[in-house]
Amino acid sequence: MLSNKVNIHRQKFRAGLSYVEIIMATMIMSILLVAALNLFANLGRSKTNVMKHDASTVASLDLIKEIMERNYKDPTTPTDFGADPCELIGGNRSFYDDIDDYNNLIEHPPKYLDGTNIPGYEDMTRSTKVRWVKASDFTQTSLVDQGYKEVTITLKNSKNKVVLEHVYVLADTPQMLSY
Ligand SMILES: [Ca+2]
Ligand SMILES: [Ca+2]
Repeated sequence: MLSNKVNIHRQKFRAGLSYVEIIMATMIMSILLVAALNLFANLGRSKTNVMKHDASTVASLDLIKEIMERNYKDPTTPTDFGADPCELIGGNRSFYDDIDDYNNLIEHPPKYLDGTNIPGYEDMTRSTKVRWVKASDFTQTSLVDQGYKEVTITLKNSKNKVVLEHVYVLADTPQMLSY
């Protein structure tokens, strides 16, 4: 009889949860919840970073497309490097006519050819560097023109962190002749 009472008491005790088990379960739930929140936060950051990277790629490709449409050398001052003073009038790129006119161009935010801001890039900076590179090794700067110019376009975010950097080497190729 006494033995049966003890068994019933044990069964009742095992049917419920102890305080220790409840506390442990609560702790595990809390850890899982924090992990889940961190995961969602990281996913959100990743998505933002991808969007910024995509936008930076567009800003870089648009500018290199424009630069590739310019002459390799300035038609009137072919031995000079950089933009001529008269090409800086207006504070935009509309008078640029050769590749090295874009050297040291810094835009915050990136701008269209006519100098108006490109929407959506308010917190970004687009910088462009141009240099002569050696025909035998494009990674080396050349002090004279050997027929190749390297163009580096860099996009930075509001924290001055590089989001993207594209490097192009453009050759002094003869212009296509049309008849
Ligand atoms: Ca020039
Ligand atoms: Ca020029």
